[in-house]
Amino acid sequence: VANRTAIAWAVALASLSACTGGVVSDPATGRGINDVRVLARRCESEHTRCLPMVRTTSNQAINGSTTRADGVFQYDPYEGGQYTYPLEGKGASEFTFTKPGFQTVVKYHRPDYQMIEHASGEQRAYSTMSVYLPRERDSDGDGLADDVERKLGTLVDDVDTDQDGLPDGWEVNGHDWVDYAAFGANPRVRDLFVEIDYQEFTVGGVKHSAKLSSAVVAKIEQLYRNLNVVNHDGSRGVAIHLFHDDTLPQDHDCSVRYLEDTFFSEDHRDVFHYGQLCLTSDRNEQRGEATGLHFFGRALEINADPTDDQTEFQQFAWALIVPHEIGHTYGLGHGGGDTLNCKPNYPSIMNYAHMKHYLGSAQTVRDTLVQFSPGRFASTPLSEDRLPERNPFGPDVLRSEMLFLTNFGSPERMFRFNLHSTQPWVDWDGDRIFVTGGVAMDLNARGYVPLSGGIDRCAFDNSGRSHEVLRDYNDGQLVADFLRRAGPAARLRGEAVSPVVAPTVCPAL
Ligand SMILES: [Ca+2]
Ligand SMILES: [Ca+2]
Ligand SMILES: [Ca+2]
Ligand SMILES: [Ca+2]
Ligand SMILES: [Zn+2]
Repeated sequence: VANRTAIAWAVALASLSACTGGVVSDPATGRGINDVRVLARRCESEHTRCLPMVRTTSNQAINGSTTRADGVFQYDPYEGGQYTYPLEGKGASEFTFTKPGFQTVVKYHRPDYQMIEHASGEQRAYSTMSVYLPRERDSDGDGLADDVERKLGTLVDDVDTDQDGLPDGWEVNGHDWVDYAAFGANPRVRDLFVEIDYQEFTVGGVKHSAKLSSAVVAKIEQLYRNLNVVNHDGSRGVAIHLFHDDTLPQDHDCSVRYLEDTFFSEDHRDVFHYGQLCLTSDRNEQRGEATGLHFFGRALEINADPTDDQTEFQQFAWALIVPHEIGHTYGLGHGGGDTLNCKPNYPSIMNYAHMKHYLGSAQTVRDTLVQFSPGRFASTPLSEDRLPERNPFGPDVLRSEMLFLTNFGSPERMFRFNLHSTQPWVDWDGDRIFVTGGVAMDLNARGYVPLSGGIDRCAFDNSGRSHEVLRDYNDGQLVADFLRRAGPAARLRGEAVSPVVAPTVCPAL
């Protein structure tokens, strides 16, 4: 819920004079437009009790200097007791821009106040926005007129240019009291939005918190940015936006039955996925679980010392659990596009065989090589009825690309197979013979050495299965497919929306 944030703004603004304002310009010329009627509404908890405030753009200088800027408008939130910061559960204020000869624009604005000091020494806080007022129609019905779409480089004949499920207009002007751009939306790049509530409490004057450190957040952003998918603007990967919202009390129990409760902001339920993070004092209780679009994670507390964030194992634990569970909520199984766990040829953070030990990398935020699978081996699935031991991934894959098969982490060696010392060959059944044809065996469920201590992680998903086809997947493509099929843009296109994901339990790390 957004109450806490609104209250923080109110407190901050009480001691200052503050403005919300912006510039209205013409998408064809880029120049400011004057005499635009601007209607702002601040709302109570229900949309019905909204108070209007009206201004016009008027050559008025926003910062009190002598510069005269065209198309500028501003509001003083305290003038007449009218406020332009959101109240009571709303993350944004609504602004409607109208002028004869132009199309009307509705924009949702989440204030992000910046301090500006005047020549007189007076300090004021401003939150500004930029609005294009179009003349043309909105051909595709995504909320952006054609001339604005051309200005921004989005498609006039597609409601969702970047295919992330968020319609073009929502990304630029917001929708239904949410300012997606303020959370980082870009209409030409795939965006994921995740609201996170986290346990935080004080015992004996010491604060304990499950809030993710900036080191972990940066690692999660990097993992998603490295997904193997190309965006409309030519950039690669997916931009994930983690929004830490409410704190959860000490007695809160992170488990599936709490995920649907009132802690998840009403306004965010159309687009955001949702997670809860809790602290545990039991190392063996570190785990996560995802169900549908929701997840929780539980792990040991991160110490308060920021200087060891890159090298501390506990940071690494959070940096594994959270992106893995979020991956489930965007449609990834433990086998990527299926639920077969521990496939040696699917090198992904979703796969228990690779989630900690990929390439034997260090278990730290800084040095781990754990990744989402880029799908390098997707075109050469392995059949457990006949596993080729010579060039198992086809003639084009070099031995150097298969080195990840050699190390599943000492002392936790998971598989029995051996990579040939010079050739791109794998002795899957561990008999030291590299047969010309293939061997038959249950590679992902029986072909490994059960870990000492803890539970048998690979058997967890695979018990009762025998010979399967083991496939690699491009995780980035799977996430992209999920977004296209499950987001609000699919509704605008009139397609069936099917974001149902079965509950996925992830046992202890
Ligand atoms: Ca449009
Ligand atoms: Ca469009
Ligand atoms: Ca989009
Ligand atoms: Ca986007
Ligand atoms: Zn999992």
